[in-house]
Amino acid sequence: MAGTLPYTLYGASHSLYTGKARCYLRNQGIDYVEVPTSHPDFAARILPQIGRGIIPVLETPDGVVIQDTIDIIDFFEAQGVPYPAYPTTPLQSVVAVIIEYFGSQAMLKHAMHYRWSYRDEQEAFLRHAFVSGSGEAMAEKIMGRMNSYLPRLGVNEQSVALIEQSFERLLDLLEAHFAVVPYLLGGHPSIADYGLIGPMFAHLGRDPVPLGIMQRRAPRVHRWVERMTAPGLDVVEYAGCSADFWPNDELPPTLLPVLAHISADIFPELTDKLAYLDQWVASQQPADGTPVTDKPQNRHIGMVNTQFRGAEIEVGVEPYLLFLLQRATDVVRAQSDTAASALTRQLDELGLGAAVPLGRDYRVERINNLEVWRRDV
Ligand SMILES: N[C@@H](CCC(=O)N[C@@H](CS)C(=O)NCC(=O)O)C(=O)O
Repeated sequence: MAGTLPYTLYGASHSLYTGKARCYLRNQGIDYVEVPTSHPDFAARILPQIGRGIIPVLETPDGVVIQDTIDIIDFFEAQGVPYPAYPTTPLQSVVAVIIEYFGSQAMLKHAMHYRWSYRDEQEAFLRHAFVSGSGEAMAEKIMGRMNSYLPRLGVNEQSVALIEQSFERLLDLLEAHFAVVPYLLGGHPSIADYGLIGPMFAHLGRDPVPLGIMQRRAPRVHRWVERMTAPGLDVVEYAGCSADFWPNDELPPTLLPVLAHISADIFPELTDKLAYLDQWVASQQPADGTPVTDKPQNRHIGMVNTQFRGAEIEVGVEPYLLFLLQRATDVVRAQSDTAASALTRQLDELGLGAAVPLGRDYRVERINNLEVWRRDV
């Protein structure tokens, strides 16, 4: 019977986004087996259905194939899970989406810098991971490609010291937070935790150099990484802690400095990327339903000059960021006018108002596992 068979997760141990999906499956107690992309099924059956070389991919027992961690999580959320990952109240919902963006997009800088800028110290570890995930023949090629991504993520000579300071400061702030509660919004993981665990497990909580920093500097953060990768809730040291999110749509006080840190990391880069997207759509007028890039393997529609904590960077603009963040826009739009103004005011006070891409007449949706423009909004 289909329902009793496990799900299949095509992924890799060292992959940022596979980690996000894997933690979700484990925390929710979903029966799955993980299969590497070197398995013949991946090339023969999966790749033709998703149209690009990308992981993770979930295959359901009925043979439905889903790429993208958001769609994978939403697939299970729609069926009901023990620990729903979406908060149900407005402020927590929007903040969770923004933290998911921070972890799964903005922290690619930190993740990729620590993975690829310390080749000498990490070579044996990385080579083992890539060979066991992709096979001897592919490993070298994939490692070279990943290494080449650094500049367009904003990792350059001016920014590396600031990226490292940002990582260390984040560890300190999270360390204080996890002294109080086990997860970002309280007693169980939300999409905020799933977004953040991507870089914090696969790269920063696993590759030797950043793992060492995390273990020495922030033991509670390291425990949160273990917790996120464990089955169910792994909260032994929080005796008596309720499994609920923080009450009354408030935010845990220890999360506020983390949000200030996120604001300082993501702006002005995010604002500049959104402005680039606006100009691009206005000038190119893509038809409704067209894929966001010419080739599915490409993530970016152009490059933008911006800053990371004052350092000049030139970064690729990924329409995917809108797919992610417009879920925050949808929350604001679903409120009454008064409630929406109050929510926007709260977000402005947190320095996060500009992360909600309101006021646009286009969206990014996903059809057949690819991002496409949607114009009729
Ligand atoms: N938006 C996707 C991103 C997935 C992604 O970027 N996966 C990486 C591995 S962690 C990948 O497959 N990269 C292949 C490449 O860039 O060539 C998701 O959330 O699933």
